[in-house]
Amino acid sequence: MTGRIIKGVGGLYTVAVGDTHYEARARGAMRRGLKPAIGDFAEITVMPSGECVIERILGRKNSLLRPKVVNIDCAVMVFAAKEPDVNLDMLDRFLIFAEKDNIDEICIVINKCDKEGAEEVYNNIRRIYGGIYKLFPVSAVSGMGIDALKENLKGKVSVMCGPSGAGKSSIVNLIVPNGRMETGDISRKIKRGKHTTRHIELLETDKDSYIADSPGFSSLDLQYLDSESLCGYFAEFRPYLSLCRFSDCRHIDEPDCKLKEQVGKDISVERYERFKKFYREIKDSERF
Ligand SMILES: Nc1nc2c(ncn2[C@@H]2O[C@H](COP(=O)(O)OP(=O)(O)OP(=O)(O)O)[C@@H](O)[C@H]2O)c(=O)[nH]1
Ligand SMILES: [Mg+2]
Ligand SMILES: [Zn+2]
Repeated sequence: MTGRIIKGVGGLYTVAVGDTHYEARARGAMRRGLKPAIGDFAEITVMPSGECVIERILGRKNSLLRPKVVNIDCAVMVFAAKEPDVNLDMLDRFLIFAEKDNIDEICIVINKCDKEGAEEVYNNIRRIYGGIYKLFPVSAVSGMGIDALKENLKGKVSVMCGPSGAGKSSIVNLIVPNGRMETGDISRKIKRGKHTTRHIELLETDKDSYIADSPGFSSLDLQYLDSESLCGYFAEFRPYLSLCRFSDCRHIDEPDCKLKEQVGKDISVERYERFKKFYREIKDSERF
């Protein structure tokens, strides 16, 4: 049988085959190879003893590092309009990682739209990102926009990404029938010094639809990226990358750079400035 690994705790994996869940361990000989990850398609057999084993992991179409989930259809970037304030530097870092990991679809959720001043924040984000990614203004408190988001995630495996306190778990609880993810406010968490969301699992939201909550990350280090690949992770840059006079144009200060000519037009000044900042950051780390 082939099923999808939706959970893994201490080497025991939950494999969903249709509506049936099997608890399985990896076969001894397999442990040295590819380690099963959440989202993997696995071949399993039920032994005469009734014990269930994972024989083999099928090929992956993509793999996200943080959180570690594979075969993802949609990465959902969740940021709060207020409390905590949207950090666009961090949003761009999350976007870069999702682009690098070849996730089919990326969407941006702006949560806490019930808060005063949220509309202004959302409009600014729409100006910068509206032409690049699907945007969903929502509120986990009023329920605004949640149905539209849920509709968009139908038939997909989605992963919630974003900073701590943005409301990822609150949204997951509204999308998953009987959702029970722990939620909390920032101040309480800082006192305890840990995230509320720890292990990763795929929760069924609908037929063939799954969502994974994840702990919020406070920083994303770009240093392991390659500086020359960075421009390709800015989706709206791609149409211009091969049009420059020099085939190895870095799009920083070269003459006849077609990408730079679009800044303030098809490419926002903010995104281009962050591209240059991240480029320098990666270059600096490459020197060591
Ligand atoms: N006003 C308002 N508050 C919200 C909304 N969504 C979540 N909150 C609150 O924001 C806080 C953080 O929400 P969580 O869902 O725990 O955030 P999280 O993104 O899961 O945080 P981590 O698990 O630490 O990464 C909680 O106190 C929620 O009650 C919203 O739409 N509006
Ligand atoms: Mg959470
Ligand atoms: Zn160029």
